[in-house]
Amino acid sequence: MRVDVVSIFPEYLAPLDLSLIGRARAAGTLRLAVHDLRSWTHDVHRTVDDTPYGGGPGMVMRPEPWGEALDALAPAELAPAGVTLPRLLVPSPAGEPFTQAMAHELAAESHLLFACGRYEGIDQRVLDHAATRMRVTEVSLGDYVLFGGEVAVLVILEAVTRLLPGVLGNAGSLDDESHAHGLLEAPMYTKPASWRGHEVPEVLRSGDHGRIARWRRDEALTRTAARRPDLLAALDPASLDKRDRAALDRAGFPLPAGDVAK
Ligand code: JAH
Repeated sequence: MRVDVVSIFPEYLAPLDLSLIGRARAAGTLRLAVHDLRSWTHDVHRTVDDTPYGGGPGMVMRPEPWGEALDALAPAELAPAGVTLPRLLVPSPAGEPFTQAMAHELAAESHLLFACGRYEGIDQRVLDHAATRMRVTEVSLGDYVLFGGEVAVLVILEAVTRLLPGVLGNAGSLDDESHAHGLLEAPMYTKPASWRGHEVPEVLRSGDHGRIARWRRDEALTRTAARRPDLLAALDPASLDKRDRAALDRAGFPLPAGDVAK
């Protein structure tokens, strides 16, 4: 996968040299380049912002440097071929929510181009113009405001690159983790069995794989009901079997209506 990131603070992306993302880059699985937006300015002060039309506080990113940056990294001449143009991603509190499902979708792309805004954001015409030649997605990590899109790009790239073939290896299973089944994961424990008066649940030391799987499923259900009732409500009721319903009932949660599986 090829990834380009444009920012006025390229140093903010330095963590991408580290750890598993750094290893994916070294292995060639990830071909990542970080670009300084100011290299597409032409005035002595390398200006990237200006005052907002209509008034109000703060500054808005000027369209001209962004236009040149996108022309350089997503050349319009490639548009007729179609497939070679990147998917443009713009982190914004006004974007569509980033989810594990979107991470999977992005991991299937061959080229991602991230535009990191600062201040009050990027002149809307940059996105409108880009949308005439490539797919543009404004993406939000959650309902809070950062100084800019850089840290959001770190988060998105971490979620996406670990899904690329060969990055995780077989040590981590993508099928078993939180959000893979729409439920939070059960708690995990390691040695020692007793620590500061807190014991590892007996079932996990029983060696009874059937009981362990059932216990983990019950924990996942009760945790999700307590912490993320929105996730539980979004589940297909038909995916809950009788033992799932019994676990939710014991925990005192209202059972979703619908057909019972098995
Ligand atoms: C803030 C440009 N949802 C997280 C998020 C993503 C981007 C931004 N804020 C929050 C942001 C200012 C300028 C982007």
